[in-house]
Amino acid sequence: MSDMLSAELILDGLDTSIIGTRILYYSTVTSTNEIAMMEAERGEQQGTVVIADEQTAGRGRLKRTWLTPEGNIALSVVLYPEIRILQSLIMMASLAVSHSIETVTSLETQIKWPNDVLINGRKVCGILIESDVRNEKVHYAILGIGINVNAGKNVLSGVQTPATSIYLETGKEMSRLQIIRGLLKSMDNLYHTISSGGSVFNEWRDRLVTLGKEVRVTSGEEIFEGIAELVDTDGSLLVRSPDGSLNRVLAGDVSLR
Ligand code: BT5
Repeated sequence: MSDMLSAELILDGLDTSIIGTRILYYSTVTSTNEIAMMEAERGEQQGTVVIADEQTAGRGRLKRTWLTPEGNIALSVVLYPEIRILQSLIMMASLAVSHSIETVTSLETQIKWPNDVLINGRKVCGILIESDVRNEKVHYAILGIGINVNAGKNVLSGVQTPATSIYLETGKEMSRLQIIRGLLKSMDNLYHTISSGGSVFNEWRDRLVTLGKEVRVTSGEEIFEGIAELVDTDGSLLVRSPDGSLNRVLAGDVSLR
């Protein structure tokens, strides 16, 4: 299947008002987040999207590596949000990915706290937000999204966490273009919602597979276990330990037990 990407193809009739009004397409980059960060530092237009076919130094959180083999999606969006909505960006991104995958395929997705989109319990998408905040003001926030679309088993076998792709789940190669366009449209809608005082929290919470489950949390040096009871509107996870105490986790990794 021919699945060429270009800025023109993505922009054709896209009709978004912020996200994707400017598209920079590359065949190979180090990391789309890195390029987007340079764009933001130059003050380029909000909603600029950097897309690449391949990343040679794709990154996850905590200096982890994100693999972007051919046929997948790697994109980053330049945003200048108000600080009050910074916590909602991760919710917006995971919801937009879920919406676009579910619209283009017949697959169901789940969200695993804090930043993974799963299909049948396996990671199909990772999200990395890198922001520059000074004196309570967001200088910029880069929202990076990686989606495994047409990756086969061999390329994902090197990944430690259980991983999948849309191709592995459906047996069919999918158009990246359709997924990208759906993703940008959904993000545009959700960004309007959160920027104008609305909330995406309830839908995000309802899609989390993590809640009600026994989990092991790794947060900095700390590792503990408990039941993931609820999430707060700021996105933090509340975990009930066996001794009855409730621990708030702002950032970390959670494995479902
Ligand atoms: C993430 O980190 O999941 C965030 C990934 C963000 C990637 C996008 S691509 C566009 C933009 N540009 C970038 O350079 N990054 C962003 P984290 O939760 O830390 O998960 C990283 C872990 O996921 C790795 O340590 C692997 O175990 C696993 N992993 C790596 N590549 C994967 C893949 N393609 N599919 C599934 N899991 C993967």
